[in-house]
Amino acid sequence: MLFHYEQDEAKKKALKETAINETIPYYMGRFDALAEKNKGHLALGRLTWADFYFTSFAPSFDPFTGEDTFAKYPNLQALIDKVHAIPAVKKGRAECIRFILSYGNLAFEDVRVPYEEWPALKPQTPFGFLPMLEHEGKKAHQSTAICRYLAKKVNLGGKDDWEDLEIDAAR
Ligand SMILES: N[C@@H](CCC(=O)N[C@@H](CS)C(=O)NCC(=O)O)C(=O)O
Repeated sequence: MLFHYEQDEAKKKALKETAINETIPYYMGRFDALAEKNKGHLALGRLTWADFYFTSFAPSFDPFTGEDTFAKYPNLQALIDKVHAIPAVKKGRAECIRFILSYGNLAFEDVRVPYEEWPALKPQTPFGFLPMLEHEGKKAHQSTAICRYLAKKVNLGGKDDWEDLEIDAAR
């Protein structure tokens, strides 16, 4: 959603129109077809972390587009509703890593960093970004790598390299 950061109002309007009228329909149309083909999921015809990845950021579309973005994509809307209705996921709140940890019933300490504490913490993170996973005395970064690692532990990954590829391509 690059238009969100554009300062020039005219350019911002044009970028937003392109996003709403072209980019989002292009990708969401394809993702919707994927969900239809995969029996309501994004890959492999079953629940995988690709579903968690997508449905964790899907709610952020509406504030950008100013409309009910997924009303036009019934298979995606059904997927969002289905994942968000999983009781453990409901508690995970808004982020793929938390969805996976909660879904898999993996005990974790959910640390939210207040804005004013971030400058002091930043140098202690591997690459100066969040999210970060601390596990068995080690620190990991990059949300996708963390998701893939955790998904394997709770059976939300693929059974072989090809299945992993399908999941990666769908998220
Ligand atoms: N590629 C990274 C991007 C992480 C990222 O952009 N994190 C932002 C928050 S969503 C951040 O740490 N911003 C604080 C900063 O740049 O100081 C990932 O997927 O984990």
